[in-house]
Amino acid sequence: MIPPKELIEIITEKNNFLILTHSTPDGDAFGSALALKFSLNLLSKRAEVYTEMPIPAQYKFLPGINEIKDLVELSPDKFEVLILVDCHEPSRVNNNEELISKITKFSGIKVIIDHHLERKNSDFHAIKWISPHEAATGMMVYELIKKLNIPINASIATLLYSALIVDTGNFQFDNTTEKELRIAYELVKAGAKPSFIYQNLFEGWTTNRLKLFIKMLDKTEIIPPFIIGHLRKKDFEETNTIEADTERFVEFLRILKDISISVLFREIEEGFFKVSLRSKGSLDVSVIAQSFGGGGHKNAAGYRIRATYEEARDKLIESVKNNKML
Ligand SMILES: [Mn+2]
Repeated sequence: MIPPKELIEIITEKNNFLILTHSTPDGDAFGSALALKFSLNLLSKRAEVYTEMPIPAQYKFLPGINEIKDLVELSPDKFEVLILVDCHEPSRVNNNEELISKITKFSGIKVIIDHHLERKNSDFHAIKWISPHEAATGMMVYELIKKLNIPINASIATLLYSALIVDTGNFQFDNTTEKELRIAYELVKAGAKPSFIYQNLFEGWTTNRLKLFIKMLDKTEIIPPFIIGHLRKKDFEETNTIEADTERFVEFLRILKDISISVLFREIEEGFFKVSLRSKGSLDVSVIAQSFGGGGHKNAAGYRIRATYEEARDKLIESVKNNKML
């Protein structure tokens, strides 16, 4: 995994960088974006990160999180270079058409640093560094920083370690290999504190979030090879929670023995669901997600669907049967 020469040249030559990531940012998104910003700042470059607001509570401890700007205030044309991290299409950044079009029409240099499987019909022209085999975009940012000879300080180490543990499930998922552990070792040596980071990211639930989790468990359906959780709009309203509060719910559902795919349906608006899929071992759920217009990785993928919950669930079960994926 070597950063493209073109990317190194752009970072060396240009001075004004805009960093964007995907909608409902997770630890890899925040960690990669902020680590990149800090690294560019260490090279005396201007770099700004814009994301959706509000920032979920579990990420408030991340170094530099308060320097992130609100995506609704974005004027991309003030920047020379746009870098998309942990996603590779403007439509992934936000749902607002006007904002997507502003990003698509950006006239400066566009760069992508991502580890999601590339969508074939993507027409966003950019310098692409896409490595689907990497466990986290944070791994790629780590390599880039090393290549640029930037010293990894404790803040950058904390950000990249956070990216890594969110995308590897604290080194429990199939994407954890010797390489991830070796980089984790380097990051801890550089000042990342594993227990502090783990507690902030994974043990900082609110009571409301726990109530939402209980609602999901209560309605969970076991239809082998699936375990399926679903949350309606009213579940979020009744517990005063938001979509970001469901982070790691679908991973939890994999806990059941002999179940190879866990699924979570989240109703974002009436009759419109975001669907997350997780699998164990060699089972590739990105194929299922792609058949519904989504994408992702082998063991973690997602898509969106307009339907009632029952229709959406049955379509998912059917699609797997029809595709003979199991
Ligand atoms: Mn990621």
